[in-house]
Amino acid sequence: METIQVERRNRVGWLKWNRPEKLNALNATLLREAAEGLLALESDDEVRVIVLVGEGRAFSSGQDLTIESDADYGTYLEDVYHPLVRALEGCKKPLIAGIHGVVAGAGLSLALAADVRIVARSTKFSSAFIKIGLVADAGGPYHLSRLMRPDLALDWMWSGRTIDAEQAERYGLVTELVEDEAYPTRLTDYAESLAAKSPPAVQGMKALLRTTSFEQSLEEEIHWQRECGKTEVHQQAMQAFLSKK
Ligand code: LHQ
Repeated sequence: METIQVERRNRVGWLKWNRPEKLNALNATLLREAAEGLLALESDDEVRVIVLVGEGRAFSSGQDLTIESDADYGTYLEDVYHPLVRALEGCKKPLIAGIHGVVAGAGLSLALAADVRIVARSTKFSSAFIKIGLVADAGGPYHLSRLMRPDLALDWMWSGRTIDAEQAERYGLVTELVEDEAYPTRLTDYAESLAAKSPPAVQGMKALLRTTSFEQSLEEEIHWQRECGKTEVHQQAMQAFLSKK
């Protein structure tokens, strides 16, 4: 692939935007290749956790602004962004965004689609859209309204402010803030230690936290706990506990 790198290491799949010279600005090729790469990692039984990262000095600067300004953006969103955004939202495996440098516009939207965000301290978060007269898109508003207080989300989106990682943390957008020097190692450790845990327990937690009603949650926990109860890791943990008595 031209604009995406896909790597597999220690049961972790890495999906890396790879246009560092443009700060990983998102063009149609990249967005299509990303959807393809994500689906390949999701269907690979050897991969338990997927990490989204950017090559070079940024996560992503958002939509590539060399797009023709007379393009129909509605059609562009439907054809190019939404397949990726749906694949991210539908992903059953844990999705981690590793964020450093700059995260702007639609790049921010993609990062917000992840389950957790590990963020290097010097990262700048740019809402950007309003500065060029656009609404936030690529699923960003949906995720923002769930992660942030709606009045603060609107205030930020209306202002177009760039905020630092500490402010993003206060807004609820950061799962773990890490010093820059420690960030690459911490990101890898986070992903690999999650990948070492029981897959049905990890995936089940994700599924359960996404249920939309109490009854659905009870239904689903029956399924997941039944599966988890049969796993070797659970059986061994029970035996270890009982053997200490
Ligand atoms: C870029 C970009 C970029 C192309 C840096 N595009 N080349 C919009 C439209 C249509 C439909 C779908 O949805 C959307 C939603 C959106 O995403 S709107 C928001 C789009 N993003 C932005 O407005 C951010 C634009 N970029 C910037 O403001 C700056 O580049 C930031 C603040 C991110 C970084 O600034 P610097 O660290 O000073 O880097 P730089 O500006 O020198 O950028 C490095 C290179 O990357 C440079 O290219 P060059 O050939 O001159 O070295 C930039 O032109 C290129 N680049 N962002 N979005």
